[in-house]
Amino acid sequence: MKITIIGGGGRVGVCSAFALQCGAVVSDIQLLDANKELAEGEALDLLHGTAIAGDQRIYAGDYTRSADSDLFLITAGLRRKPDESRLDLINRNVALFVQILDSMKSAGLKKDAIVLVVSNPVDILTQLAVKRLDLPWRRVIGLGTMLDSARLSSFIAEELQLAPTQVKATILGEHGDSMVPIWSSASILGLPLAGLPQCTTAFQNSVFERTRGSGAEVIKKKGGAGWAVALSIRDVIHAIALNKRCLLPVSSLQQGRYDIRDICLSVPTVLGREGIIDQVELKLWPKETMGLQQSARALKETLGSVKA
Ligand code: LAC
Repeated sequence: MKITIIGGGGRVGVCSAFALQCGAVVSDIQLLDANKELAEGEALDLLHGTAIAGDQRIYAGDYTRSADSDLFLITAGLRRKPDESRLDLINRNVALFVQILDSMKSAGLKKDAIVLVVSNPVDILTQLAVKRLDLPWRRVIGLGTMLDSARLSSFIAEELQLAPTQVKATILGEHGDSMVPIWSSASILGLPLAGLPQCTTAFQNSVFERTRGSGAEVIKKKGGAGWAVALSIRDVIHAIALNKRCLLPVSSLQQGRYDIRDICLSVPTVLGREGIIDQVELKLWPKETMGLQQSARALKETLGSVKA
């Protein structure tokens, strides 16, 4: 499987390339960036390691070499300026994103190409990609709440001093302020976390608030996320490349599950080689379902104010 990473010189792009190299599942990794020399430098550095891990072809490229990509990973994006509103940033990012989509389109796309959107606001940009690329909605996926779910599980494990990979806690909805923690299904060893005496409402609230503020905390401390987002991306790409039929909290154009449609957000989604195999409506607590519907309303409002 050939992956083209657009924004391949940036932090998220490079960390993802390294995670994919270590994962050794995909065959080709092409880094594409507005800063060509940076992409070349990163590709060269990764290439040096191909004798140690992955046996992949890794190189810097451009749109002339993108048409045969099986999957496009879009990580390119702008950061908020100190005095800028969230919506201003959204509109600047939308303009950049539209240019990227148009370049992909004019270079050509394979009929079965899959697009994985990571740039923010991810749910809004995923929706734009579906509209602008003329790809079936099943082939356009947003990273959604993958990273939020990983953060929540990791924090719970840290607080309770348990093995992080055994804690499974999911966040659904918007990758943003209205995200919804799904405590009804949070588990350890397949057993409900709620059964632990430490897992009080106060504990749940504090660990969730820390999770929701994590993106901003990382930006403040190191400029932006890299490592954990890359592992989340790797999970999604491996689910697709290996046709795993994994159920993952990724963003996609909703078709009516939980009574939500015409907006991209995260619900449990089955992923395989064709992209999205199904969106699944698993039973949630009523307040969780209401939270998801609220997330859909918040996103529709943002979408309405985006100039595209
Ligand atoms: C974050 C970015 C990757 O949540 O959206 O850190």
